[in-house]
Amino acid sequence: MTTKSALSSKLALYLVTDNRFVPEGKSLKDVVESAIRGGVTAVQYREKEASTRKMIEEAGELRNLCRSCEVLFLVNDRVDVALAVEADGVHLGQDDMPLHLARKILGSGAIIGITVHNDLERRAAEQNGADYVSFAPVFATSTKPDHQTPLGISGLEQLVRAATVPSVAIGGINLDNVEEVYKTGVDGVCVVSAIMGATDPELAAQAFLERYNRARAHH
Ligand code: TZP
Ligand code: MG
Repeated sequence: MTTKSALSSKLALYLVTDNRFVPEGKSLKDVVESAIRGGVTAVQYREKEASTRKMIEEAGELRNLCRSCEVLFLVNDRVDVALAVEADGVHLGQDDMPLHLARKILGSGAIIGITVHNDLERRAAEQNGADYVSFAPVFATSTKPDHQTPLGISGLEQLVRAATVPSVAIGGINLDNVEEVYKTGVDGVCVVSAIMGATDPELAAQAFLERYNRARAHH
């Protein structure tokens, strides 16, 4: 279990999985392994279509992999799956289980993150005991077609400034725009397609981390 004090640095490069980007002949674990070699600091298992049995199988594999690499491991939406595979925590959306109930089930040691789209949702999340908030989406993205209006860099900056818990940003983040995202002061970025869909996820993750270090060096 990752301690909460180290949370901010553990969120620096946060891979969110999506089986739709896994190439023929490779497994989800192969892609995540490669991304971890490249320096990903956290992984969120996000799966909307598979059976619960399949989810527990896949999440269990990633859980073991992340534990051996000291990478934070969370499960999207599914508190039951997070509990079953002993994940470090869960990432919730606004329509998922209310935070206080997820906390009741997972306990005080679990890391609970929540996606927020505006300042009202940010404040509610913090009041309800979120360990981190995820601001979404920064940019438009086809990975989640039903996303809300993008915040843009200036909208993100305002939310980051107001946040009282560690924060990450998600949505349309790629190697061309990630440096300006990091420069908002956000603790980390969540990435799906730019790493999951990269020809070489290891190289892609490395390149993201270089930009993280560059942005931090200039701050
Ligand atoms: N929530 C808001 S945007 C998004 C999620 C899960 C998808 C981000 O995917 P990508 O490919 O990094 O733009
Ligand atoms: Mg959700």
